[in-house]
Amino acid sequence: MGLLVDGTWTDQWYDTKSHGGKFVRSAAQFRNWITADGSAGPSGKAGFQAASGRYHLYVSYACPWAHRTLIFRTLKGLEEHITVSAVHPDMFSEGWTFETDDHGATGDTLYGLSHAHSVYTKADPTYSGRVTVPILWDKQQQTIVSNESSEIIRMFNSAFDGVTGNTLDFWPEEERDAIEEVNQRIYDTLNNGVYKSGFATTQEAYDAAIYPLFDTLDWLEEHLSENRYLMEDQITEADWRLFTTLIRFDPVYHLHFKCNRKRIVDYPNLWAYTRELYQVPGVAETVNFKHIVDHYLRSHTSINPHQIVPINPVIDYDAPHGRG
Ligand SMILES: N[C@@H](CCC(=O)N[C@@H](CS)C(=O)NCC(=O)O)C(=O)O
Repeated sequence: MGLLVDGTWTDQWYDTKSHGGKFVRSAAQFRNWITADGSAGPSGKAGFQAASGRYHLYVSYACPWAHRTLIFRTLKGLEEHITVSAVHPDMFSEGWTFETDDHGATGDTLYGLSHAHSVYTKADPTYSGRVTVPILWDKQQQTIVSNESSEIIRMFNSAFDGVTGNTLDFWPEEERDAIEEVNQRIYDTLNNGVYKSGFATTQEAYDAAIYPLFDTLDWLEEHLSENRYLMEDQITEADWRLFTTLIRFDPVYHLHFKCNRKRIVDYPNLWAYTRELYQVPGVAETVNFKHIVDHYLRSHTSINPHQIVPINPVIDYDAPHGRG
């Protein structure tokens, strides 16, 4: 675990001391947008036009943020248009690496680089900051378009529609305000809340994360007893953003991140909803439980110093969900 300082790799764990034991996530720095005509998006520069074969996605199958982008690549029919490299699940002192394994780590299929930090310095030799996945790469300009998953999924949602003919819309105009509101609560208390719980280094920081986290799960359980999805009957990006945390909850967050008041399987509606999303065609193929469990349990040596990977319960995500 570490970060780049003026383009040089520096081994350093998250600094929670200066925030009273709290984990504080830093903002992504590459914020350009791919658009249908290459014009600038809501932030960054123009010049990233949607085209088949031009872009590459660097992901970790373990990472919930990267997982969102893989799901959108699948649902939006982008698999043959956007290539992918998957890092190795182990993330130690050198950060994400392109070692390969038998479970899906592909190596860097574009340049044969050995580390993800080299992708960042290829884009900007003086980059300072964390080296995170996902990374959306432009093969033409040889640079990073974006390293912010919430924006990458919105690009995938519509920018390539003219290329693919796939017009499924997970960010419908009329629901955007409602989606934003739900996204914010789910991001703060769940997507990021599990990390705030797991990486807390004081009791106070843990307590501040864990109660809102379970309040949100209780609220979702109630909401999903009356609504099929977060936005009533329409499946939107809010559901997919929630899903990547739910699917990791029982195998990892419950034990490893001390989110253990309840499991997802203990909430009848949330559990059925998780299975329904998992069973959407193509989605199960984006879920790599081996990478998910191995990454967290082996890489976070400050939490699990002996790197023992627990046996975990067998969970049947293919069981009929009975919703709809
Ligand atoms: N804001 C980013 C966050 C991505 C992120 O934090 N990814 C994690 C993996 S789950 C990572 O690469 N962490 C490495 C680090 O922080 O050094 C996004 O949503 O795209």
